[in-house]
Amino acid sequence: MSDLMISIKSMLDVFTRYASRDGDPNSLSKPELKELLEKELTGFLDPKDPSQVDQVLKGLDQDKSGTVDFQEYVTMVAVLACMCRDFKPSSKGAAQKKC
Ligand SMILES: [Ca+2]
Repeated sequence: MSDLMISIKSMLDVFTRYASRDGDPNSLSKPELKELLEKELTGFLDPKDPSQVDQVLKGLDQDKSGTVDFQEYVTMVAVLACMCRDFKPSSKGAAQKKC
């Protein structure tokens, strides 16, 4: 399997693992989203600011369902990938072009 296919499978597996913990297995509830952020994106949340999960959920929840569906999750992953790319120095030491 190619590196990209492994990455896509991993992205799918992570969503399924956390979305299947309670209720609808096709979306992340707030507690599921919180757990995913805490365990898969260590350091992303500030433990001193419990409102961050609400802010992330509000930002991702495009259809105002109160949960994060797969499309909304993919948007988060894509944004994070762009952020990682932006912070990666180029061979000349300057930040790479933003997406
Ligand atoms: Ca939603």
